[in-house]
Amino acid sequence: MAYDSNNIFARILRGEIPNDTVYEDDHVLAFRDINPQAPTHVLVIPKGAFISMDDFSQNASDAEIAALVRAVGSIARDLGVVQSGYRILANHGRDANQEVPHFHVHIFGHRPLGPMLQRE
Ligand code: DGP
Repeated sequence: MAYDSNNIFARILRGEIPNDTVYEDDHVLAFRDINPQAPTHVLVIPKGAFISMDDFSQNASDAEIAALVRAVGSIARDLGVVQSGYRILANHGRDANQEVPHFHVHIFGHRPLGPMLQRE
């Protein structure tokens, strides 16, 4: 599958669609989710064109991977969710209901987040 350069996060990265940015560096952009599922719900994305975790983990540089992981930790600290707790989540593909085909990590916090997965 080829990267779709018109996906919504690619358009956000190009500045074509506004976003509520909470963090940015050379490799990473983070912004608030448009449909928050917790009082704090932030999306952390690489600036590079990666479809999902599978693509990112195989094809991103060590610097890009390190930047994203460091950013997630740093953003969580800045959001003030370290003490109360937070959840990170990345959906890959159909079974996980990945909606946007640009790799992203969700950060949820500021409420009890319940069980890890809904049971069948
Ligand atoms: P996922 O199912 O993991 O692909 O989650 C995609 C998330 O992206 C979903 O929680 C809603 C969010 N989202 C979709 N479109 C936009 C947008 O235009 N702006 C922002 N900030 N978030 C968006």
